[in-house]
Amino acid sequence: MSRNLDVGMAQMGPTARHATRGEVVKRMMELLHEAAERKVELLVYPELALTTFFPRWHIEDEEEMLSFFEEEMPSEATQPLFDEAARLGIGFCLGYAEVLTDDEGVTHRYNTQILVERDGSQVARFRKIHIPGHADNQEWRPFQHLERYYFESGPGGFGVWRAFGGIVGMAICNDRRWSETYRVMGLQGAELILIGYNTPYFYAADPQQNALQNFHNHVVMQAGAYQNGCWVVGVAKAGTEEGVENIAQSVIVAPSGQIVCQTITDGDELAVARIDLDFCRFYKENVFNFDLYRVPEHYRIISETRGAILPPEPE
Ligand code: CDV
Repeated sequence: MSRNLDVGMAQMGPTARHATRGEVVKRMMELLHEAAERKVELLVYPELALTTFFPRWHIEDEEEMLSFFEEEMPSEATQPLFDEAARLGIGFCLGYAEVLTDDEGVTHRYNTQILVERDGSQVARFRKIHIPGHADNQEWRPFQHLERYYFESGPGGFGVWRAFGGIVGMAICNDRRWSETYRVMGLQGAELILIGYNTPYFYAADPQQNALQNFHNHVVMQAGAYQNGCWVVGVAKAGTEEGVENIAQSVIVAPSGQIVCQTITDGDELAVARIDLDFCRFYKENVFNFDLYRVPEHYRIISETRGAILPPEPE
């Protein structure tokens, strides 16, 4: 039996700081139309797809800061994309900066990804959990990574949803580096995990990692896919954006851990693969049969100390 799904990666090249939403949505529409020609059913755009990666600047002016956020989705600027995707019967996943005010009048800012079905219905909204970088302006850096200044961690945890004929989960950029991300969704039966990312080559905290950025990008997603018997789709906002060089190499990873599709440029690029959601069973029912082989009673975790249980020091 097969449950085939034609998945497209809508990798995006750089977006300038002052690019309008209209300009960005136009590029996204071009990728959407190309996807329609190639019979794509699910199109995955990157993290913070609608703007430049603004956490590289310390913006104190509230009006300017909020100009990078969306109060509603679809917004006026993105409505044409939602309408056109529904008309073409293409579902999609899209990352953006979200601002909202809750029932108590408290404002929250999240790094968010939305999943939309082929008929235009909104399936889910995921808010990034692992917020990297720092909260204070650190002038010694050539550029900032101020996600912890702009965003709070999503309160909803990692969920999965029935969509596109399977069980679909989402994660955003830094989430992909953490094994828990995949396992929490794997335990809920995830068959397909959709991830957008913005990752500079230059890692100021430890530049010896720069040369390993593409390796680390792939190793985490390949391990996550294999160890949980699911497909993983990772899509970049790539190229040199406002002077910062970002990795590309967007990939679709099979439950075997193998890369079955990869982009070849660092610009706007569509790459497509047919994936079979039933292929997950070869891993979920065999080497990673969780019910049969996992031994949770032996997984001793002290979450309060976030540490391992160490044996006593020798006398
Ligand atoms: N946008 C991100 O979350 N970026 C991070 C940082 C650490 C570069 C990443 O994990 O790729």
